[in-house]
Amino acid sequence: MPNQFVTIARTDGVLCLTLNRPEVLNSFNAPMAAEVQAALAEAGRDPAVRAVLLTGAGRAFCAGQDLSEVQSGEGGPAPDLAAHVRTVFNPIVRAIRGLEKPVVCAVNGVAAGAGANLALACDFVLVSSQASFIQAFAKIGLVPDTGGTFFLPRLVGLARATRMMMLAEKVTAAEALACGMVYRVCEPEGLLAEATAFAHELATQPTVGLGLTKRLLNGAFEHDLETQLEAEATLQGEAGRTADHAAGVAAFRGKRPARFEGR
Ligand code: T3D
Repeated sequence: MPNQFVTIARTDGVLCLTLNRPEVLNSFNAPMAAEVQAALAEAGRDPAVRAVLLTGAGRAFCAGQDLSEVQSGEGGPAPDLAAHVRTVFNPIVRAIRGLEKPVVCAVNGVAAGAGANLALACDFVLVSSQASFIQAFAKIGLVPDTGGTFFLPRLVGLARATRMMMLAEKVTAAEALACGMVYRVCEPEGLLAEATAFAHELATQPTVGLGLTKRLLNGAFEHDLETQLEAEATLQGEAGRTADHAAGVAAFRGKRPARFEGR
């Protein structure tokens, strides 16, 4: 069945997912979340996919949860938001972090609530100079989710994360770059081309090695030094058995650029 809310395009080794509900700033309803989850699972299964690009249609990247979908009517029964977060957002964050291929996010406009934290879960975040991030949760009496309390303090430090999350401050693209939240700020009209070119570049790199690097980075703030040293040794063993390692060393010795096949 064709997707309704996520446009998927595949060029060379890059799978591009575009959140496509522009009339509500690409906020998440359950079907859109299911389509994102399915596309990320497919990216993991398909060895021909060597990088993923995530962006939004229209003027926004993503405004988080569609607030008209989960009814919190005054006086009515409280919705089960725990269950909602567990089934809608958590699987997406796990899929992005567990996908052993680079995930690039092109933040084309405002990224609010779960939309902001979705971007922060990605490996590389390129933003339009017109984009902004808002931890909008505090404005509606909720707590940050979608991994925000995990990623944001690690990226910007506890004090800044507290400010952004408790005050729901709007963070401009320039501020996001200055405090280490994002990788690159682009002109709005050039963002998609730049992010696409960057994702294609990543897709020509030694995919297995990058995936194993991501696995190590996922554990970097959790493990003690001994654990991390041992993990590096084990995964170096794996990387050392890849064809791309052999190709890289041969290219170095031959003083020519390497051609990596992602295996
Ligand atoms: O429920 C659970 O599972 C709990 C988990 C929640 C995770 C979350 O993400 S909670 C946070 C939810 N998101 C928000 O609170 C953000 C709400 N949106 C905004 O604050 C603003 O829209 C923005 C700051 C993002 C952008 O402002 P602006 O002025 O550029 O646009 P706008 O006029 O507010 O929005 C344009 C349209 O999109 C508008 O519809 P209309 O009036 O043209 O028919 C607006 O209602 C709609 N829209 C924007 N965000 C959402 C939305 N509709 C539904 N849900 C949204 N989140």
